[in-house]
Amino acid sequence: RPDDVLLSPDVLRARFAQAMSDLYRQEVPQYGALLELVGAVNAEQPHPPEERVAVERHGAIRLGTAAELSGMRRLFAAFGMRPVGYYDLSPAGVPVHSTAFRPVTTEALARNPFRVFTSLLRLDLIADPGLRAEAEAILRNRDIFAPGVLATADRAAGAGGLSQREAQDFIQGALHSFRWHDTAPVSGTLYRRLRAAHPLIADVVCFRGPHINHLTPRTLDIDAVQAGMAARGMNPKASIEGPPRRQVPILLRQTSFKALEEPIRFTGGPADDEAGTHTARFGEVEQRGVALTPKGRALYDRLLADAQADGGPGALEKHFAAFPDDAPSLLREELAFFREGDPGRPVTYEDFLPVSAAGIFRSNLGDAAGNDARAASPRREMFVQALGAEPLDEMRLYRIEAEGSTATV
Ligand code: OOG
Ligand code: NI
Repeated sequence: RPDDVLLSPDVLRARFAQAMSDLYRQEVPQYGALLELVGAVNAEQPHPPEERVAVERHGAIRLGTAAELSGMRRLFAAFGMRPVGYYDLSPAGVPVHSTAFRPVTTEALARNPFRVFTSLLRLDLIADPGLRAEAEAILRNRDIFAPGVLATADRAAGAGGLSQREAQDFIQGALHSFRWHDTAPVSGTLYRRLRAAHPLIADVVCFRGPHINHLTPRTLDIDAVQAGMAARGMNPKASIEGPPRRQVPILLRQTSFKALEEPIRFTGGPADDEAGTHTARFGEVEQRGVALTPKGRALYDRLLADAQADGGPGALEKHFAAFPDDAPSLLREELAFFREGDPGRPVTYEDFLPVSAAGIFRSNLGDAAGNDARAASPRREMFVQALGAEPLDEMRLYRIEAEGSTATV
């Protein structure tokens, strides 16, 4: 019977990504405008893009508790998405640490590369103990998952898929966690206190769930999209994050349109129904290049730090002149991953960049970004414990891809 045929995690992920895109487009019409712009820019490329580019997206969510993070790990596992990497954003004054849930094999990435940058709020960075306790109490009492959805996710991950009949309900159940809520079950006063500590704290604590805060299509010419956003009055951020424009794109370049100020109502105060606004949701675009080896990444990090310290006009281009910009040099100097063979094909970078991510966060938190966060400090162990698993090492995954190895990941 057709009902018995299992839809694989790859198929579930493709459907989930499409459903998420449809949801977000409906919730944030300007995201639809961005998709049209990116589609037009990609269509003008001299070489037709790989098939996956047309459906390529990432999204992002921000969670409040260890239980929410480990629950998301179980949910994403059903879609063949595993946690890769650890990102500490505290040095940039953003009180979160993060991982990326994504497919991890060449085949799965080719089928559908959807990934979700997932951050956990660092409540330990709230300086005021009373405010921290209030935030913790609120988070303890919320359940961001639809009833039964994690049990189904576990079953799907164990069995290697779900029947056609179950898949639709499961995807709808999964989407529940990512929807926008225009009511906040707190008082306007508490919202403002949390926001003054840091806007991210208010964004995580004051809502019933971790609304998806952006989706990001992939483009083959991010400079054209940046110019197109400005021309269409879409309020892009001032500059593109990541490396400068190059002959051989490396890692990841990103830009976004700024978050929208949206009306919400506070339902947890004495007035019962107080009007307010919240700024969280935006749209982003990314251009992906070749993955760098640890040696290449060290060079990237150093040149980026130098360019930031320099800060003058054209600093990025000036400092990155020291990064070889042709495939033979990148290969010979072991700066980037290429698949074996002649000519070696570049291995696409599938992950994120902490400095860029912090830049994206900052440009979307509004100008009133509070700064009560304590000194920077990675808390990797705390994150791993909350996640309930060790995130995979992205360098190992790139090495496996480059070698065409059949190692299990
Ligand atoms: C995540 C910001 C980082 C990226 O693409 O680097 C990010 C967030 O705003 O929650 O999405
Ligand atoms: Ni993003």
